Order: sequence, then C-alpha cells, then structure tokens
Amino acid sequence: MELMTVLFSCARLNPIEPRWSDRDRIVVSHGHTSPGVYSALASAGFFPSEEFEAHFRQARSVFEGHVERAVPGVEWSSGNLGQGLSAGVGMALGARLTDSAWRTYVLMSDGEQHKGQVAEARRLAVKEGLTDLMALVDLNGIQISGRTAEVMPVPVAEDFAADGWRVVYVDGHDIEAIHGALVEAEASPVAPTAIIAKTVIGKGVSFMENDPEFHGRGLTDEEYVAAMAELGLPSQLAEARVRRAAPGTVPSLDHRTPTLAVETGVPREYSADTLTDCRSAWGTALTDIAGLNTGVPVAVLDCDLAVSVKTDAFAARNPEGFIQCGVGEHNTAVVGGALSTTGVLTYWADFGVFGLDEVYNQQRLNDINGAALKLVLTHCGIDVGEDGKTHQCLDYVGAFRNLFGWRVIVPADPNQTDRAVRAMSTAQGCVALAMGRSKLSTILAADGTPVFAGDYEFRFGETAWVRDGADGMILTMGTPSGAAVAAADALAVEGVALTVGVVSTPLELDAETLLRSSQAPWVLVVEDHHRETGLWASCAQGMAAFSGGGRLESLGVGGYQSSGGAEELRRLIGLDTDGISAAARQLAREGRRPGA
Ligand SMILES: Cc1ncc(C[n+]2csc(CCOP(=O)(O)OP(=O)(O)O)c2C)c(N)n1
Repeated sequence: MELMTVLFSCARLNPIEPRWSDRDRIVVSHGHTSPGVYSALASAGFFPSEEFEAHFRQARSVFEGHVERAVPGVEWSSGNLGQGLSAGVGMALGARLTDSAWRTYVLMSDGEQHKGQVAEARRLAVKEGLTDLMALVDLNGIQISGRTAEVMPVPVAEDFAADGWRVVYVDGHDIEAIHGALVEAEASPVAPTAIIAKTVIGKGVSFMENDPEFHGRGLTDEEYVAAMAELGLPSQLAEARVRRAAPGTVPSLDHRTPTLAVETGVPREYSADTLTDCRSAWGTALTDIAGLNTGVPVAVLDCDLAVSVKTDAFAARNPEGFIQCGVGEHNTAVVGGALSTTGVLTYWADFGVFGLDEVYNQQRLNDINGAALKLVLTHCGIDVGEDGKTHQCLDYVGAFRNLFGWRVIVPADPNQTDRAVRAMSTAQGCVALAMGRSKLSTILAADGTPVFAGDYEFRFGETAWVRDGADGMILTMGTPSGAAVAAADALAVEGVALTVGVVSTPLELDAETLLRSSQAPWVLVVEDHHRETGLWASCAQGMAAFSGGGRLESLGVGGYQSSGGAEELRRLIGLDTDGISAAARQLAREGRRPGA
C-alpha cells in the first residue's frame, strides 16, 4: 500500500485526462493486488473510492479482480504473473522512440520473480539502456502456498544486480524512504533501478500480519470489523452493501489503441515471371513504409532471426528502430504489445512457432490490452525448409481463432504480401501476417496477368476468385494457392471446370465466399495448415450458418511432418499440383454427396 500510494501520488499523472500522452507509465505486474491499486488511484483522484469498494469484482463492473486497462489510471491489464516488467520495457522503449519524457514504473511481487520472462525483461532493459525504467518489488516473502523461501527461493536483488540494474533497498512501509529512492533514481539515470522494498503482509492488523492464510482469503464480517478497529478506521460494511446494489458510475475507458496516421506508399509489383518468397516481399514493403514515415516512429522487434525473417534490411537502414531482443520470445511478445500502445508502429517478425505457439498467452494478453502489434509469422505450415516438425507451425489460423480480437492475413504470393503489409500497418489492433518460407510464383488470372497487382486492393474478408467453373470449387489460402490454381488449370484441360477462390483472411470469410461455397457441388479446401482448424473449419462453420448442402473436403496437414524440402513434403502429403489435381479429380468423379 505504501509503495502504491507514494508512486501514484508522485508520478506525473492526470486524473482528469487519464490517457494524457506525456503521463508517466505505471504497470502493475501483480494484477491481483487490484484493491491496493484502486485505493491508490482513488486517493490520487481518478475516481471516488466508494465506487470500487462497492463494486469490486461485481459482474459488469470495471473494477475486476485483476487490474484492467479499462480502469482510469491502469496502464496494462495484468494478472498472469511475470509479464509486467516486459510491458514496462515496451513503454520505456516507447518514450525513447517517440522522444517523450515519461518515466516508466513497474510494481512487482516477489513470487513472480521466479518467472523466466522476468529475466528476459531485465536483460533487455539494461541492453537498451532504459535508465528511465524503475521496478518496485514488494518483497513480502509470502505467496499462495506459503513462504516464498520455501515455495521457490529466488535471490531477487542479486538477480537484478547481476543483470546490471542499480538496486536500492528500502523499508516498504517507510513512505519517506520510498519517496527518497524514487527521487534519487530520477536524479541519476545511470541504469534501470530496482527498488527492493521489504514489507510485511497484512501490516497493521495483528491477526493478519505475516500470515500466508490471508494472501488470498477475504475477511469475514467480524474479522473486517476487528481489522478496521485496529487500523483506527470506521467500518463501512453496511453502506458499501447498499451501494453495491446500485449501478456503478465509473465508465470503462476505451482500451483499444488508436490507429496511427501511417503513409503506406505505392505497392510494389511482382511480374508474372517473378519467383520470390513472401518473406522478401514483406521485408521490402517494411523498408518502404519505414522510409516513408519519418513522422511516425517505426519499431521492428527481432529474436535472433532477422536474416531469416527478412528484417535485416530495415535493421541496417533504421538501427534506432530495430530492437534485438535475443532468444526471449515471451518478453518480446509483451514488449511489442506494450510498445504498440505508445504511438510507435510496432512489428515483430519471427517464425510461426516462436511468434505464436511459444507465446500464445502473451498474444492473448496483447489482445485483451487492445494493443496494436503487427506480427509477421514466417515459416508457417510445413514450409519451413528442412527444420522438421518442431518448427512447423500448423495452427497459425486455428490458434488465433480462439482469440477474439486478433486478425489474420495469409497472403498467397509476393504481390498480395506487399499489399497486405501496407494494409495491416494502418489497421486497428493486433494483426498477424502468416506466410511460408519458400519462393512462390505470382498468382495469375486466366488471362495470364498477376491477380494481386495493378488495381487490386487488399480488403479484409475478400476472396479473390481467380478461376470460374461450375463443376466444383477449390478454396485455398497461402503457400499452396499457386498449386491449387495449377491443378484447376490441369483439370480444365480434362474438361472439368473448377472455381478457385484464394482466401486471404481465413477468420473472416465474406458472405459471397460462404454463399458460393454453399452452392458449389463440392468444395475442396487446400491449405498448408492443420486440416481441421484452419480454413476448412471456417468454411464448415460458415456453410453451416448458410445451411449449405454441398460436400466439403479438406486437403491440409493431418499430422506432424518429418524434415524435408518443401517440395518433397508437399508431394508427400498431396499438397502439390499433382496431389491437389488427384483430389479434385476424385471429387469431380463422385460429384455431390447423395441427398446434398
Ligand atoms: C502466471 C501465473 N501463475 C499463477 C498465478 C496464480 N497466482 C496468483 S497470486 C499468486 C502468488 C503470488 O505471490 P507473489 O508474486 O509473491 O505476490 P504477493 O505475495 O505480493 O501477492 C499466484 C501463484 C498467476 N496469477 N499467474
């Protein structure tokens, strides 16, 4: 309480304008300390204290059990321990990249210091020289299961010091000492500072002090009255209960990150005979955008894969915006999310398995926080080179399907990649762009011209209808799109006319796509993705909603695959032109399912 009270009263905040752009950023990493945070915010004038006391943890109240960005004064929704310091690092980087003077403070607990992500964040803070960043660690020695020394001993101060932080010890109940430490750290910015505050849990209430039982247990009415008496404060139980029955008056703040005025420039064109990878098209579009936007800071995060994910050219041209985070994906995901809320156009490029699968919960929290991270996932599907199954991200659509806000784009060729990069850069919220590794041909219309060039505009939800035929339909996305078109062309020679739809946003199929799928005699979904959770699943759901009667088959990835070249693997599981042709030929022969 003392740490929070001092910090929320001394930091540069504006309760009248909680999102004032130059405010100091305070991240509460131990989100379960919400009653303390709400008390301190109420004391600092953000809302009336009675409001949170009455509506704490009540359904539809903004005062959730773990702090939420929708509450005035709360900077980052937290509660999943071990992530707050990363959010603070992101915000401190934001101050540097936007040339702002805010300071960033992270309130932390001791139990969460065991988390590996905390170490990743500590090191990045030092490496980036974030001297305006401060961690205030509540060293109370107690966590849910008992004494921290027994649950998991962690040399908290030594860890910070070993990673290069300046460490200051204070008595966490001494208001003047806490204030003095804050002032001193601000006056001599030589390193990020950790204030290690020794505290006693339940301080001031004799029967609660230092007792792990009260870490998470609420008080009975009798205990509450006794505790308040010991503290010399009036009991307000009856009044609070009356107020709880009335509606709360503190509205939620819009927690979504506003879009930035980003200049996207003129798209690049890849001609009919170009053979290149979508990764390179992304890297080129990125440097175009960075070059155009001198007024909007652009940051690119990397986890030691810049050459593979094609951000090396950006790094060479914009070293100030290139943040090398090392092999620390959990930290990077949260740094990126938090940084994206500070007025910095933030990209993170990584392999699909690392930028998504490795950090699923971090990306979920970025979504909950209304962040605007632009995530570029390369090496998706089995298209990873010879790395084998540990590196095959087969759920880049399916995993995001579970997160309500994330949007996913799966471009089919370098032309579409270029346009998608430009579109995602101005899109609201978190967007992922998922692509494979190998070089792809340009998708061509029936007349031989590139489909995704010229007048083509990327639009979320829109399917590109690149072939038209009444005998059946192939719906595809991403890497195998070219092979799917080639298969349709091969069948056309045999007298079977197929429609081919190339989907770019598999989680948001438009009505036309669903209607046409429902009306086709059969639909073969071709995707380099887990065959039951990607595009096929979207079609199945959509067609069910349209009560479609056609036959829906999937040609995707049915299990973890071995190492091997992309061509070789595609041939093995039938995702090459021959395999797709064979599957389509079979469906054309069988036609509609009887009764459909
Ligand atoms: C990643 C994660 N794992 C587990 C929990 C459940 N949890 C909530 S509070 C808590 C103990 C926290 O102890 P500490 O970090 O020392 O905080 P404090 O004692 O200050 O409350 C745990 C394990 C969580 N919130 N997040």
